[in-house]
Amino acid sequence: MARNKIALIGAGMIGGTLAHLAAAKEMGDVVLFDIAEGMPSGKALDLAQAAPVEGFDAKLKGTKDYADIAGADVVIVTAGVPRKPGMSRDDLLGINLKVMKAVGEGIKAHAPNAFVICITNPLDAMVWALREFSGLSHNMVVGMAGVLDSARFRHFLAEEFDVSVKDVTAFVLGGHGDTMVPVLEYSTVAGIPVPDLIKMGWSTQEKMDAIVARTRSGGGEIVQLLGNGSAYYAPATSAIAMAESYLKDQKRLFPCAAHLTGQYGVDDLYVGVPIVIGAKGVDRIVEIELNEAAKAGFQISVDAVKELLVACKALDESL
Ligand code: TXD
Repeated sequence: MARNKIALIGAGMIGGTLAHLAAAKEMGDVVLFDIAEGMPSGKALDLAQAAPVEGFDAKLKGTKDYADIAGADVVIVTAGVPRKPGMSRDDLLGINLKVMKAVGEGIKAHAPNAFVICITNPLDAMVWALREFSGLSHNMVVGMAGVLDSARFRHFLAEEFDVSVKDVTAFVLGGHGDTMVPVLEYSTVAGIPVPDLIKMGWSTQEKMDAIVARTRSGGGEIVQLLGNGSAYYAPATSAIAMAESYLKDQKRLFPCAAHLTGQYGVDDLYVGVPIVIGAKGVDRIVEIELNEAAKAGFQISVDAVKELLVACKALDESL
């Protein structure tokens, strides 16, 4: 059986990390696509030279030609520009919307059967626009944000509780940004919900509130520290977990930006909700019971995404 083919549209900081992870995990052959001259081929060659040491078999190719993504099983999109200190994710909308148009047309022409994971910010609007431009079915186009945001949340919780990250699960819903909604009731250490852990004296509500706030601004904290660019190790690792669930039909349950058709009272919008990812792409949307506070937070998130889409439609009359 031929190897899977993973196309990375955007071979920058996240794209290069995606390529390294996908190749080292032998998920398939990897195509790095970028408009930058030479860089994708340089990264492909450099990674290929890591293979004998690490011991993985994967073909890697850099390209500027969309024809080279033909037949990709998975396409992961990071093309665009990242934030600089002081910028919000929404500030990227004008530039990155144009990029999504070019990428969507490339996917439509050369990889219409791929499972597409969008990472480019502002994520909730870019994944919606990418789906519109590509014309793929909604269950085959998702956005990566919730896995990253919940990973950040899980890291902070594991640090606070002094337990293995392996036993910490966390739930974040809603948009990727300050409006995200971490759900404490569904976050656990080995199945013990966080509110119970607080009652058991493992932490305090104040410390949990501070961790929620730090999770919400987790991206900005790294942008500030790096000085140029944004996070890329955890974003890439998160998207790879989603791609693996698709390629191996693992049916994992992840918080992702997915197309809603009435779930959570939302119609024809991409927003972060729990979904199951399997060989069909979005195998199903998981509707969890939200308490009043989570419902209110989720609605704020939905409204913020809707505003971004209004801005997108104003910028591109084809949307
Ligand atoms: O959780 C999330 N979804 C976010 C997403 C987490 C972190 C970063 N987030 C966003 O991902 C970030 O705000 C950016 O919008 C993307 C990519 O971030 P990255 O750090 O990888 O940016 P780079 O290193 O600048 O890489 C972007 C590449 C770069 O090599 C450009 O030459 C290329 O995109 N690019 C293009 N490729 C193809 N086609 C077009 N038109 C194009 N324009 C730029």
